Amino acid sequence: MNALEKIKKRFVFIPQTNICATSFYKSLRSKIIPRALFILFKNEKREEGDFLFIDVAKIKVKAGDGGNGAVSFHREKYVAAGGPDGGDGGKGGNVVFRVDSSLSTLADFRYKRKYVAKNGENGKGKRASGKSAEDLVIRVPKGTLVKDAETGKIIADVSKENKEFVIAKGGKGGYGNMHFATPTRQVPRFSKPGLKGEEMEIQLELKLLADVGLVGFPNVGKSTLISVVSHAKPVIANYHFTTITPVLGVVRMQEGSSFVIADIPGLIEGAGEGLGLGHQFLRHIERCRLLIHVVDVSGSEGRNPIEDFNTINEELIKFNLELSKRPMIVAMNKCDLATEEQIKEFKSYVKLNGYESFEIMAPIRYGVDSLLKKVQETLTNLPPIKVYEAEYIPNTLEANDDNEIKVEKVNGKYYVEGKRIERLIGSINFDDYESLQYFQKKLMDFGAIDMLHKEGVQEGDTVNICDVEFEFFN
Ligand SMILES: Nc1nc2c(ncn2[C@@H]2O[C@H](COP(=O)(O)OP(=O)(O)OP(=O)(O)O)[C@@H](O)[C@H]2O)c(=O)[nH]1
Ligand SMILES: [Mg+2]
Repeated sequence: MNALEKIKKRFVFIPQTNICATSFYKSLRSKIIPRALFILFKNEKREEGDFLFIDVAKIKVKAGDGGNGAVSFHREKYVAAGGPDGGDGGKGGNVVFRVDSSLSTLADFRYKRKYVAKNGENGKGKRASGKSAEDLVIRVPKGTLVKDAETGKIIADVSKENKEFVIAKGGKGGYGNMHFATPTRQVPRFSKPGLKGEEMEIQLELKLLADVGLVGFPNVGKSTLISVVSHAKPVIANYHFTTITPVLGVVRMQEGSSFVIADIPGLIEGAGEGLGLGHQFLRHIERCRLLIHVVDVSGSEGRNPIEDFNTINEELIKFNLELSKRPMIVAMNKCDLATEEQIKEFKSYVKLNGYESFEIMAPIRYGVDSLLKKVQETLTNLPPIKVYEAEYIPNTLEANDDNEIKVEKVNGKYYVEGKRIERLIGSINFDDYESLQYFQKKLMDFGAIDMLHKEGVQEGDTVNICDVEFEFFN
């Protein structure tokens, strides 16, 4: 009698069967069954949080606007013409993401969808600058991908401890009139408005960070395995979809090294089409360096282990071809229930397909140490956990639009438009000659006057600049 046979004799596994759930599931096998129904049939009382594993969220962020510069003049008894002393506006607050290791889901984003940082204060007299606003810090779990909601492109991977990322920059404060005094312009009655803070809609997506991901059909013993190799305490029971949220566990090896293992809900054929709990949780093992494919080698539920193995591999391909090519080690679980022929047949099949396999009985840790040793050895030769590169390029077209000026002739009037001019016009005091002079100079600098000439403007024509009308003089 070999070691395996001895153990089989000594240990009798008594599955914590919930007959209702199992037969109910079997009668409905491969149909979409609402998750809540399973829970109704379970023995364990689940925490409310179990149902709230939120790993995607769409939010809007808006950084603070810069404060406006002030128009003010120094006034003091016996001091004539004290000069301009309008201070600058303060900077608007940034919107910042910060990793918080105590968070494990994006549940905080369920209710609050808009995050707006404070604006900078306006400048004041006596050269006093407005106060800059504080950054708005949004705490996210480690492994959060920030994507542009419209294009789905990655803006940042907030995945390192204490890492901070500025998602929206606050607007700069505008200059106060003290900056605009020149020997020829001693009474500048204008200042600059603050710039707008950046604003965008983003998609947050949590992708947990683990070295090793467990994949397999439901009920094959994935959670049992993570529970015996780490301190993770997932629910283990003899029915499908016991695990409904990903669980991480740290495996500490004797030599002081460690790695993180992730247990995710089981997959079934057609998961890609939404059957069972679907594919969605595979996202959490996408960063993994190595996969452990757990198979019930005994076929205790009436399935063929080889077919199981192929089905899961196909589901991986459907989800993400790159993930399906990840190095994989096969854990043949429930060896106590399997015949020697079954083990031999399965083992040679996976070997033929280029995988290494280990005979285990997860609940009693049989074979588990050799599996872990192999996992650790393999990990040392693999690249580190995947960190996603940013793919999002800020819309430079829009940035250019910002500087673009359009001149058009409609019904004998010349229309000048553009964001840059709009901003300029906001800072002009039209009752003040010097301010008007400054305006004119800027129009020349921006090329608007040349463009008007090109369109054929003549002395005395009406020019509409952002809804303010002027008569044109050369
Ligand atoms: N006989 C036997 N039973 C096992 C073995 N490993 C796990 N089990 C039992 O199989 C059942 C399912 O185990 P789980 O660890 O919950 O399986 P899972 O793969 O996490 O299942 P889901 O979370 O539903 O995907 C439990 O009743 C375990 O006690 C084993 O090696 N032998
Ligand atoms: Mg499980």
